[in-house]
Amino acid sequence: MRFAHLSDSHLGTRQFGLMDRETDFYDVFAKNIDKIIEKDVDFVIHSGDLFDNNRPSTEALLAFQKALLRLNEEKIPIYAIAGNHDSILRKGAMPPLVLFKDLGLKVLSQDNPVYTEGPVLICGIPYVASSQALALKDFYAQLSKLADKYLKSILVSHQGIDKWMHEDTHEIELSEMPKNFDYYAMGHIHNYIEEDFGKGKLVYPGSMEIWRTSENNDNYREYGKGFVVVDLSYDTPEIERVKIDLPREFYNEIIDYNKFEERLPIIKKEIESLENKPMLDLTVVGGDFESSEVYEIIKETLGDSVLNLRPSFKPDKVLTEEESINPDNILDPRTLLHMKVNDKYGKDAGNLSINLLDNLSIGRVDDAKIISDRYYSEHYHAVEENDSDSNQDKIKESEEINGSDSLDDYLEKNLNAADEEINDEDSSKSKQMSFDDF
Ligand SMILES: [Mn+2]
Repeated sequence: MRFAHLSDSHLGTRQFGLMDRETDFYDVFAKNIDKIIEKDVDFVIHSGDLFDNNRPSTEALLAFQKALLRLNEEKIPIYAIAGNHDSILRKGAMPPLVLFKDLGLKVLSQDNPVYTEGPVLICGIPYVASSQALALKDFYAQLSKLADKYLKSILVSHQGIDKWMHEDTHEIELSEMPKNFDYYAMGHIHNYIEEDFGKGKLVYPGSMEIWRTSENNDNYREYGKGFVVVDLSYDTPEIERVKIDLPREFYNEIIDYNKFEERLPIIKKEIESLENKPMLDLTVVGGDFESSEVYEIIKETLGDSVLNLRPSFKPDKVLTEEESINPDNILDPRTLLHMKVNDKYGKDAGNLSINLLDNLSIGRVDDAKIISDRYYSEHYHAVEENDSDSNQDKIKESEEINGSDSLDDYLEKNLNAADEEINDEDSSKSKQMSFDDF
């Protein structure tokens, strides 16, 4: 018995507010499904974050609907759980996955955590926040007992395990995972991870596309993006990594200012040989230069050859305030904003400010909202664990009360408040987590 395991497709992601990037994610998803069908598997498991958020756009829903109908045609069932991005923690709320139940999608939920495919047990529950880690372990212990009764068993899970997470951002430790499953179909971590665990294999297939630019520097070069095909007919499952080419490259370049003029045409040539316009992060370092001038040169030389240009500058000598208002050094407001925010809050915040300015100045409020939402979920990971509506309310509240608070202060407040809210729901959640239903 063979199945395909993929995860973290994040359909609907509009990276940096770019429509082309949204389309990239849909295209790559369709390519993954094509390849899965070609691999002639018996079933498919998707372990969370199918959608980038819990209210996907019609386009994102359609992208999945198309894939599901194709799998239906081939009579390949697909099992899925909700991840932290596409679940709603509010009591009684349903994840978007539920829309596809009548089209045959097999949704693993707290009320319905168990399926079988012939002799194989497929079980698991949606993402659980760390505030409910105890209930999660309890649930896994019960699933583990059930697994003993089956010839082969698969645990589907969208959680961070301590071994591969930054300090304190995990929900469960590796040693706390049940040990008697043949395969652990993991989601949440965007790197590729394959580990011998218990009597079987534990795999994070990773994200389907480069969702966060840093993923370009993680183990993507080594393992690519894609899915795995798992063969359960051996004592220990056999794993085949299937890479799916991404539509465009991410370039991270650091250029020494002194070699700037000779390096730029080489980059341009490289970039223009690519089939699709890449994403380009360019940092110019060293030397004595003016960011605005260098920026103009980069924009002029490479602007048309890339989909998205994110330059940053680290000259040896940074202009003082007086120098920068010298009429000889006049900077356009955009560059000035970029430099100021860059200096004070770092490169990512600098790019955020530019992206917001570019979109808001032409009235693209929705795109600006997506960009800022993404920024928060990328940089303040825990925020995305909570319901976005109540968070927005809280951000509003805290802005009203404490307009002058630092970002960290108000996020901390926000997170604490959101944690309390989750705790309030604890009693109802743990009732849902009973095994009476099957
Ligand atoms: Mn994810």
